[in-house]
Amino acid sequence: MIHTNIAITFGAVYLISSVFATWIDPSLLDACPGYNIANPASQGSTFTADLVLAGTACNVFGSDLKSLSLAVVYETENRIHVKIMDANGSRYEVPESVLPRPNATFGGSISSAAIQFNYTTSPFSFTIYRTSTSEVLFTTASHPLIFEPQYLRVKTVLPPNANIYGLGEHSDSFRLPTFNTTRTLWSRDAYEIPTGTNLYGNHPIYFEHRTTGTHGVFLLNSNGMDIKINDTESTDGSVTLEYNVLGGVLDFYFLAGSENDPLEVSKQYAEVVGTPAEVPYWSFGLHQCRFGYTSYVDVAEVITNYSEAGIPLETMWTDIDYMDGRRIFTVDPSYFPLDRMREIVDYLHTHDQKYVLMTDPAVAYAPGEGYGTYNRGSALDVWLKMPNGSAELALVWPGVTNYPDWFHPSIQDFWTTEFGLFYNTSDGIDIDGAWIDMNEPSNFCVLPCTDPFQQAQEMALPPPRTAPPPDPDTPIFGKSSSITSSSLGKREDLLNPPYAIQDAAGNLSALTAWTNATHANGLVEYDTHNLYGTMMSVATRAAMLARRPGLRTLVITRSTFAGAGAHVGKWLGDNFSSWQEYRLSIAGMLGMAGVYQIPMVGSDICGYAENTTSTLCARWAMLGGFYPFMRNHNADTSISQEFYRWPVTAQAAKNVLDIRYRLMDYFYTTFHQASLNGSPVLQALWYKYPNDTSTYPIDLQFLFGPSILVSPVTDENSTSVTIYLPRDTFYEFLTLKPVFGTGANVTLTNVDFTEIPVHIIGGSILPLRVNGTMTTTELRQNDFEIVVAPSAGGNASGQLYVDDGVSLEQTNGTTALTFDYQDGALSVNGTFGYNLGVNVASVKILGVNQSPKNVSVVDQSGQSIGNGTFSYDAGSKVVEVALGVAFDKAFEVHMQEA
Ligand code: MIG
Repeated sequence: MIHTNIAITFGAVYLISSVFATWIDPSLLDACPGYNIANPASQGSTFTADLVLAGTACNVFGSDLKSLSLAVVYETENRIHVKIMDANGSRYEVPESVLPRPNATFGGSISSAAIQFNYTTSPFSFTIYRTSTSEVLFTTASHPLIFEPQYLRVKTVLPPNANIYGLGEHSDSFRLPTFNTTRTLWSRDAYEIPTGTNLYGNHPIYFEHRTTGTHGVFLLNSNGMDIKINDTESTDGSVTLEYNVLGGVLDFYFLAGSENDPLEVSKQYAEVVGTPAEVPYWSFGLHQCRFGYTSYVDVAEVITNYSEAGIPLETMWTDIDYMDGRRIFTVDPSYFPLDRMREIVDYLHTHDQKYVLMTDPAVAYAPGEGYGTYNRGSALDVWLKMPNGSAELALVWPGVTNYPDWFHPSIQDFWTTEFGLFYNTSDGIDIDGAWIDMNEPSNFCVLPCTDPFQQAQEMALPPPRTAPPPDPDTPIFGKSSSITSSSLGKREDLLNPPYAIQDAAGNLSALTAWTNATHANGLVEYDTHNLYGTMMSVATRAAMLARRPGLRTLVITRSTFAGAGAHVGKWLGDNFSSWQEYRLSIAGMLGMAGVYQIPMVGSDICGYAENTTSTLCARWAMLGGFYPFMRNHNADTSISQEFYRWPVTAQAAKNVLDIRYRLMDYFYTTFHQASLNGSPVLQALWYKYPNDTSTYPIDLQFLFGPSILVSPVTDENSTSVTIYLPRDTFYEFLTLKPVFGTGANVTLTNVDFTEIPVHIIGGSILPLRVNGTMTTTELRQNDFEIVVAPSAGGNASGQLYVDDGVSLEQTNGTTALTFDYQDGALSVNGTFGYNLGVNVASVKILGVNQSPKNVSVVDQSGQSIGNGTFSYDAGSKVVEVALGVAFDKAFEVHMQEA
């Protein structure tokens, strides 16, 4: 039934599969009996009941469970937890160790909650509605609940053209289509990131936005699932959203969101899965990477070339190329010898730059070969096991491998030890961040995978080097210096459950770990597969923090599950160097940063697979300047694409890096805010203009932080772009001139290949650094200028948060300021606990129609400070007040308009 072919060419895995997922006649499912309520009981904010099968079992994909238990808890004013389980035994649930559950804190009466749970008794159905408007947000009324051992079905009905965002990871539009859409959640090494398929990570959360409010629905379940969205089942165009889940329990969190502020649902989701981990300040600098740097000389040259081109390079990366036979925690002694690698790291650190290396999960199966990592792991017996107790044998880059079992009680010790040895700060490679890949987990072994050793030979893994090694003394930086394949056990339900999700890899176990593989605590991959990448993420972060106690780190992973952002960041995987993927990167990023609470996100800039062009790379450098995680990365067989390769690309990169670096403290402040309360660091336009229906589908423009609108050119060879400007006041970032949006499309022309349209949204105050610099360390020694961009009503506000940028705990104090502007007066207030050590060079007030009569600047005691000189530019309508005072105290600027 499933045909899968795999071919490996120079490291690129091409998967061709035709998959026949289970098709079910909806009427067959709707004919199932559902359940009746028995023994309902309410106590305070909790409601419990038994659910008893209401008729003859339909047994579509197994036997219907006869009795279920229902528990409903109003956990906060804005959150209802609905859990449906087997009444007669425990079933798999996402372990608390992987996703700790939020506390229930609700003390009020149920009627005061923002959303309500309502139910019918026979058959049982439930509805979640918004208290203030009585609108139904979620209802199972028209479709019976189905609960079988390996098939759970819940189906709700939503309004026509429902605006649904989330249910990733996907590479589709940010607003999901409501026709014939299936979102499959099952981690997959998804080379090409094809649209309409399951990708690396899984986030069973959606936000639904209406003119009357935004709410969220989170199904906390890690089993494979298809979520089907369609609008053909009713005559009025209503949309159905149906969960088809392979196991676990029904564990729903309903989030009320808010009637008028979409940011609320984002914060409420963060209360469930955790707020994002703070990252070091330096991680917002530019990162350069590629697969296929052939030796340490190559790596050193790229670092040199960036500095010679005058393009700020903050962090250099190296892919699996550095490894010896592609074994993790080793270096190739001829191509990437340890002493030369250490020289590179020293050079980078001396120049205030950073270094990151890749670590894959799979460990080469190498008994008797003196491979320390394998030996230590085997001694601790930390490998994922087959049902017969032998370690699973997979096939990854180094050949036959074992997978670490992240549930093993010794796994953190193992991983921390390996990181401590290889990435030792004194005699190893002192990396500043970690990059983790292949953690779906990925497997090259093609089913039935009866002989991975044979397949390793056929695929030539590990691949041989194709170029001779460099001279080990090449000057850099301008100076010298007996198991066979395990028995597979009986093919049973864990391998081929009756309902087949639409996994684009084919069978559930295809190109990953076997679903019947077993963890040390008895859990099986069938249930926990989707958690593998997140668990590796948590272990990696802990290992990194153990190496350098007290210091923040950057960990970038490929596979994620709900909650991963509390620990790590994520890149969007193997895209193509194409305009289509350039465009789709925005939606992908909005999913991670705007919905899933994984804000440290970005796509491979200039594209990973295939060859980029100078202009695509130039445009992408500028779009990437507004990715939270800005990294140029490339596949091994693609042409080189560092930004200095073409003049137009180099200039584009310089231009955008200047803007990005000037905005860095503003963005760092936004990130800090997110770490406190989950407010998203990137927003779709509708988050800001929730009543403007024209904004709902837009995913080619986005907000970088709360105040910056980015509207890139989106077509090849084009120097124009049609953008949507809501009815509001904007200011062009570079000229500071006001632009008045009318709630209509506007075509911008003559947008040079080195320019990207960026607007400040009226009502904002931005603390900008006066200049971009070559490193973020240098940036922090630059003065600030404060830009006041008033709304049509003449008001504006903003914030600034500064700390040391690297410590987990801020013992040297923090500076947290608020800026407010109204009636021509700016006030700057807050705490100055962290010594900024720089001046406020000037204050700029935008959109002023005439030169003011007079401007005064005073400190808190009313003493005038600065020299009080100001200038007015009638062309741009900007008043610039020269200040040049230390940025260490509160002050006010008063402008007397003419
Ligand atoms: O099988 O490490 O997505 O970024 O360059 C491919 C080599 C393995 C996949 C990652 C990509 C990385 C590549 N890796």
